Amino acid sequence: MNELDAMVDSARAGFAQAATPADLENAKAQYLGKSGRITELMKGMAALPVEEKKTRGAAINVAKQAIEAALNARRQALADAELETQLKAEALDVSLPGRQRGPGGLHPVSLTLERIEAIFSSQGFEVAEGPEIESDWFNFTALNTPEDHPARSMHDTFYVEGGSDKAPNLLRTHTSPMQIRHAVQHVKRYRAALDAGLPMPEIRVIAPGRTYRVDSDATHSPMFHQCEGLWIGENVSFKDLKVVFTDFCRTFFESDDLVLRFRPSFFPFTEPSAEIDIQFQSGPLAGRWLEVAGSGEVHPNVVRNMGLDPERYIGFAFGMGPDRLTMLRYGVNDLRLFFDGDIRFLSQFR
Ligand code: 2NL
Repeated sequence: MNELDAMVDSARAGFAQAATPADLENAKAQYLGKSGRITELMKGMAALPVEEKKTRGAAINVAKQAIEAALNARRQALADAELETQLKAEALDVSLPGRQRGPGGLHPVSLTLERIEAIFSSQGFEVAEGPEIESDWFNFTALNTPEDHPARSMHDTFYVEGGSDKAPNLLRTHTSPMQIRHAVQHVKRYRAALDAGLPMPEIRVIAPGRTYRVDSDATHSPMFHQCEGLWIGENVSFKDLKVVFTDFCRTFFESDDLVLRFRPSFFPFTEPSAEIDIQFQSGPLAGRWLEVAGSGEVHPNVVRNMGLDPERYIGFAFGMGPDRLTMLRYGVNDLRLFFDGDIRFLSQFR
């Protein structure tokens, strides 16, 4: 093998070893650069006789073209490899399914609250919503709950720092405090009429919302919902409670033959008091008595705390649990499903 062919071979080997474009440009300089071997060979020709110059020059040119061709081929190969790597790194799996963005929907308990509000609104009740952090006065004292009542203990109620009407310090254990607030506002608005002995428009209100107790198992959640109702006037009786609540239950459960039972009970804020049970005549729950609410005639002390004369104003109140009503309506057997936030459960109510 002559010296020129050997040089072309070593250039090819050098280019093949270059792993990056920068390596390749260094390898190129050894042959085609200013002091590269081809350039040196060209310079060396000056000393040759004229007839040899021709053949020698042609031979060097053939070698130079072969090296340039090898260089270009290697440049292309490195560029192809680089592109290949980049494409692999940026590859998208277009066969992956897209992320679903299904239609949203209301939580089943929200659906129940909306339903309760619609039914009582149609019976002339206002809807009152208010603070979940309450004062001892609105949550307990105004509701005739004695200082030593177990509900007021740390075991039963969540307390936070503070402790006055200006610095409320407990998580309300029922929505009754909101009804007291509503009643007090109502009475204030009609104070002049009341003082003049004129009749006051009746208080007819429901208070739905979140409530809190230190309690947690399959049927109790530390946060749960309540909806209470209050109707105060000059002539509001237990008979009105029966009419209002029977109508509510039959509309809510879409069951005209549903039967109610009022069972004597006790609450500090009502006297007399009654638990309300319902019985379906058909369907999966037929025949069983199911407790759905507590109720009673508002205690005279509570009427007084609203700013009214209990000798003249009288009425009833009730309290029910929308979580339990939702379980009964949809046949859900574990209360915790409502608060786990599992989309597989919740999407069934869309
Ligand atoms: C229950 C019992 C009840 C009330 C709530 C009430 C509210 C005012 C005045 C008097 Cl402002 N009473 N609320 C009365 C009786 C029972 O709830 O078992 N609830 C789930």
